[in-house]
Amino acid sequence: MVLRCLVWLFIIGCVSKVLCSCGAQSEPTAPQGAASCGCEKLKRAAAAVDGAEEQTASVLTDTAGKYSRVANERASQAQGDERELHSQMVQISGGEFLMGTDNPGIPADGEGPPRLVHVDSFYMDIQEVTNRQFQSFVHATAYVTEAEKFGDSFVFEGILSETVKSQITQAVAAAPWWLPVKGANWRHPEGLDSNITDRLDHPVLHVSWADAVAYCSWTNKKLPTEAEWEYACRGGLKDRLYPWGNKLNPKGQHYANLWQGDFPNHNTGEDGYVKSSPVMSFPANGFGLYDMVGNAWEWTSDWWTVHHTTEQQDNPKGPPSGTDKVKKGGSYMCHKSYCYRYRCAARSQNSPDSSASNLGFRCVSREQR
Ligand SMILES: *[C@@H]1O[C@H](CO)[C@@H](O)[C@H](O)[C@H]1NC(C)=O
Ligand SMILES: [Ca+2]
Ligand SMILES: [Ca+2]
Repeated sequence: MVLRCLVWLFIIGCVSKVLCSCGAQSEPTAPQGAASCGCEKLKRAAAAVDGAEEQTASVLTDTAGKYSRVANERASQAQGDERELHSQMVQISGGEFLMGTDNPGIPADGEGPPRLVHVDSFYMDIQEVTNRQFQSFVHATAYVTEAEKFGDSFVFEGILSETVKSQITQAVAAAPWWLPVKGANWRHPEGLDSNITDRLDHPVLHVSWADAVAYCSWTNKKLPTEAEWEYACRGGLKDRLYPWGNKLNPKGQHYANLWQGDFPNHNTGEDGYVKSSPVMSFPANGFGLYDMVGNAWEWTSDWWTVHHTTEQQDNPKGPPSGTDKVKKGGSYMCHKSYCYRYRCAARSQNSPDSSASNLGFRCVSREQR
């Protein structure tokens, strides 16, 4: 199984190398073997097993149902302060926009072609779901995340303690800075010797796709489609790279928690953070949404494909099935040389059961919650 996994990862590594060299702004100092993107796709070994997808999908449906039932039962006895823990939402007025781009930073990710998409009005959390919010969900439902069940999760090497690093023997071949860390989960973002006591207002991390769906269901919300997410990211601007425009740092200001310095060796933390930041630490976009790019990657409800119709679409939901889910927005690990994915049109993928130290989510709903 381990062998199979490594072979699989090696293949991914080769593909990534091609993908990322497309996105990379030629970086002559790129260290050997570091060509794949730091904030890219991760898979648990199990996800490579044939047929695992359908099984996962049915389990996920059950999970969502169960937790929304719990939510409904609790709704009648909901306490005011429990409600206050839920994110504030803003209404995103529906409309038409050009999804994707004709000038893809990473063409192999399926950023193009641009296509006319209409989305109906919806409400979106103004922030990534925080540790505090996820904790209230776990307190109320006794929910156990997939990383807790598996017993490990992927953590970026650069933020691990020496003690934890010394206990690890395995790494992701294509991206050696990703280490599967025993005991890493949302409560222990860098393994057992870490905690979230001082990070309750940071995005919850190490949540799988099913974990994210379960949380959203509990709040009577759901994950955004990729189209909803991208429409929201653009904040009403047309044909811009970022939620705020085309300049990464207008007037020298940082607008998102990203990586400054050399990836993966040195993060200068010029934007104030080398890891996650408290949500809403950077300016909101035109729709009042924070951290749409940077800080934590965000799960969407869509299955991954790189093939898109050029025909006009109405509330597209992505392919009916797949092996990976789409994530959007990039994270605090993204740097132009390795992971130029902190753009609204950028996208990446993870197997739904994977979790990592830079991946979170936010929820949407049809009605005000
Ligand atoms: C949480 O971690 C901090 C150090 O980051 C430590 O001082 C503190 O004792 C830890 N708290 C718990 C409850 O483990
Ligand atoms: Ca940063
Ligand atoms: Ca984000």
